[in-house]
Amino acid sequence: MKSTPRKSRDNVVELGRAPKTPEVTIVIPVFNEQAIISSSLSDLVDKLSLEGFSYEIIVAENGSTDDTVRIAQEFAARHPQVRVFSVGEPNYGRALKQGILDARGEFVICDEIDLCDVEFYRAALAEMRDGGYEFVVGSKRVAGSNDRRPLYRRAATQILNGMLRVAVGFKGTDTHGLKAFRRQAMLDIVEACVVDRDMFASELVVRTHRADKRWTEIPIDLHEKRPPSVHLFKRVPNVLRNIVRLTGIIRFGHDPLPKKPR
Ligand SMILES: Nc1nc2c(ncn2[C@@H]2O[C@H](COP(=O)(O)OP(=O)(O)OP(=O)(O)O)[C@@H](O)[C@H]2O)c(=O)[nH]1
Ligand SMILES: [Mg+2]
Repeated sequence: MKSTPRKSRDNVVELGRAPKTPEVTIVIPVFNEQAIISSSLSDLVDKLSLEGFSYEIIVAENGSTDDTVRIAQEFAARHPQVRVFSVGEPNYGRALKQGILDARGEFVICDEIDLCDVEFYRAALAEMRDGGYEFVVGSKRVAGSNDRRPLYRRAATQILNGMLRVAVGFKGTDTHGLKAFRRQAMLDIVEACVVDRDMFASELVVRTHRADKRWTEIPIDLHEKRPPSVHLFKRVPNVLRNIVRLTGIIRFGHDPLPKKPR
């Protein structure tokens, strides 16, 4: 049944309610994506109709200044399996975390609107169902992957990985890749994460490794539909700040930096 937009906690505007508890929840943070959001969601819904599982899609928006929210809400109005929420200022990590906490599926998949990689869904679900894994990262750096991003972005991923290895004992090859996990097995870790923005994803992966969850990485073929919505260099100060915070929190149990006002 379709609903009209309604306000829930924290000024969240939600539209749509999937009819029954789905097997898989796909969470997609979005920010200023008016150019591709409608076509990406249409394409994703078409592809998912061929898969043998029930699903919901949560579009987790915050801070867009373009037509993203209106387009997403119109899409949700036509697709009961799509929900949209919209909160506050731009903050990828905050949107993703809230989307995960709102998810109802047995499995949660974290995707990006410029990827919508159903191949990854298939492979990750197989790893969890048949391989017994609780957490799967779609890595753009592990053997077998194909990372088609420009050299400077590939280098940035390597530098971030190196810093995370030294600072917090990261054991993998990618923290910003696609992710899939068993919701119940991971909820405590998701709730424990305190760093937001770009580094929420890194904190989630690092905490998963340190908690000895059953995790694995699988290669992805990374083909973005457009360049990133926020330029890499603009993200660097926040990333560095949050690496310092993450190190303090994970190694020494406290946040060494004052919180930025929201
Ligand atoms: N809600 C929300 N979504 C965001 C924000 N910034 C980026 N996104 C979304 O996050 C996804 C990935 O963003 P991109 O701009 O492609 O960034 P990227 O450099 O490819 O990301 P990584 O390399 O994976 O870190 C897209 O679906 C974006 O719309 C934000 O501030 N808030
Ligand atoms: Mg991208």
